[in-house]
Amino acid sequence: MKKLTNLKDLRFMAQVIREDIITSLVEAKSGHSAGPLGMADIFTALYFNVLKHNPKKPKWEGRDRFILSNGHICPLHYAVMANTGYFPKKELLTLRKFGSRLQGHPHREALPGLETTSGPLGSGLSQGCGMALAFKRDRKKNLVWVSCGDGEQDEGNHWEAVMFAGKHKLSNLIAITDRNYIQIDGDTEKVMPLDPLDAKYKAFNWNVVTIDGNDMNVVLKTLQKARNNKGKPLMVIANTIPGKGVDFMEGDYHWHGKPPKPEEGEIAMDEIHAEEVRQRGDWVDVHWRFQPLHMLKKKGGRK
Ligand SMILES: Cc1ncc(C[n+]2csc(CCOP(=O)(O)OP(=O)(O)O)c2C)c(N)n1
Ligand SMILES: [Mg+2]
Repeated sequence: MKKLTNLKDLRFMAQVIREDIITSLVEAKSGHSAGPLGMADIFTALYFNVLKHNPKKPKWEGRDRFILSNGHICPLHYAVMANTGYFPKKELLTLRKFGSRLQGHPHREALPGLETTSGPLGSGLSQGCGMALAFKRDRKKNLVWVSCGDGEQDEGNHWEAVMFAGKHKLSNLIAITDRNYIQIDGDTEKVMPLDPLDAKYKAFNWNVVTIDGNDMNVVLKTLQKARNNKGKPLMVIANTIPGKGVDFMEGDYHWHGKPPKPEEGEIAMDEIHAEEVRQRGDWVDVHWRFQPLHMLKKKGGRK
């Protein structure tokens, strides 16, 4: 896998990932749009730069463990996994299909590279705690990363894990909260207020950093720095825009759990392309290097 080291490439790849999310959701005719688009910058920085992993050897012992606790944002996880080489990109078109390895919520035994099965919210941080404690006791350097939703944190189980990690000073545990202020049926602060979230984690004996989760520069620096986290577990509160990159989805919780219709997908794709052109200008050239799924679909291009 080729690591992406400059911001321009990472920003562009995040847009390609957004295109692939839209293409796979339109094809699936069901699934979640807002969370995957909002977290695309973070997952791109992680999988293309920060995470220690080998897509060709998904069971490599030295790998970091990445746990997708908010399993419903798997269209994003699948898109970064395909683009980093865990499986052929065209398989993204099987999202949510009967018998596919890309289930609507991740199934660990179906797809190499998934560390856990997820979907039932609130479990991932506990699983991460177990892994992190085991690495610590074995004196191993592996890091454990956990992606959590903010609405997910209405689950009591999540806070048991927060206490546990604080008690055991699991400095090898790095959690990321998608702080997008939406959940399945509304604004998080109306459904079950979470603020001040940073103060809660500090009180539970965590290191906390709050960032703009859609600013690639900030995201990259924060996640790289997180590798040297010391003393306590680390919570990265990533303020993101749900539906980021697609104007008619941005900030609207109704897009939590529905896919774009084909005509909406076209509009979304145009908008994502326009941003790519704004960023690079030379998008035809870079599209050859970072070929999005819809181009493979149309032209039968390379895998
Ligand atoms: C234990 C459990 N209860 C309920 C659900 C249904 N559910 C799926 S996603 C979701 C909302 C989660 O909100 P958030 O984590 O903020 O996700 P976002 O809408 O931001 O993607 C709910 C309630 C579930 N998957 N698991
Ligand atoms: Mg949310």
